[in-house]
Amino acid sequence: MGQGATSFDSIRLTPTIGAEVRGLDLSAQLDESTTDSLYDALLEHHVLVLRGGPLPPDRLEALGSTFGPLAPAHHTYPNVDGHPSVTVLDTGPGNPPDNAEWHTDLSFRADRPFLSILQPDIRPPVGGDTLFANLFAVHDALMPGLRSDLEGLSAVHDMGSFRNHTYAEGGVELMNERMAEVGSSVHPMIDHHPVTGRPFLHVNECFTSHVVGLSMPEGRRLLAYLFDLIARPQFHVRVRWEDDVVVLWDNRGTQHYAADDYLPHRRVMQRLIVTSDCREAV
Ligand SMILES: O=C(O)CCC(=O)C(=O)O
Repeated sequence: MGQGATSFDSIRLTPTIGAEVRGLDLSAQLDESTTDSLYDALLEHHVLVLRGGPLPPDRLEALGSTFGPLAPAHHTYPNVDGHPSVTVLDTGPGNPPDNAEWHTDLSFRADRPFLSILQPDIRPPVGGDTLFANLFAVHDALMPGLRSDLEGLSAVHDMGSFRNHTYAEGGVELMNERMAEVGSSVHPMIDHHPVTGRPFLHVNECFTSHVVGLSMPEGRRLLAYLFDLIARPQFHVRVRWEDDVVVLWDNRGTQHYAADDYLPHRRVMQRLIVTSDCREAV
């Protein structure tokens, strides 16, 4: 805890990932040493469950801005009026959920985002939990021989199942247009956290489509094995949403999965992405 910081406790939610932050007042602007402490807790636990929400959009933006620059409006999802960086994820019978797939936000970009903040706006009576996986722990659990093979490999990340939206909206023309616009990127399959240096497995079933240098069938088999490993519950924390819960996660070394078990109810979430880490170079 930094000098002058508001004190809070971080209570582990599992041995591997996630902590609940207790004693933090989110109704006021957090001072710098408190956000430094929150940042340290984030690096340690990867996912932080805060209480004191829901935050109005300007407070959400103010909280995000203490960690770095905010992402502009999303290419597919709508945003809160007047707040382009507050993305609305609105799902229900007319717009079925599309994020019940393990993914790291926007991993198809060369500079994948640092941090995401999520809070509920409308909750189903039950269900709609979000699960997070610790990819550092998955890396450490790899068989040593496989780990050393993966150290020399890279994989292609592209729009993945975002194709579904664009195809439904404008057929193959719009899909190809967006694919060209958004592009794809190649990331090492074993990547390193830019601050802690810790290695993590960097593939996800939503956006990772191809292993560079392998045939499609070979690459698919390898990826299927890795996706299966990532899906094991010992690497996860499961967040049950309540009205006052606000979650922060570090995208560098985690993935998440939004359980799509709440239809015919509606679920509306607000999400903010912080593109880069203003403390990274410090
Ligand atoms: O709605 C959720 O629980 C998760 C949202 C999500 O998948 C995302 O922000 O990429």
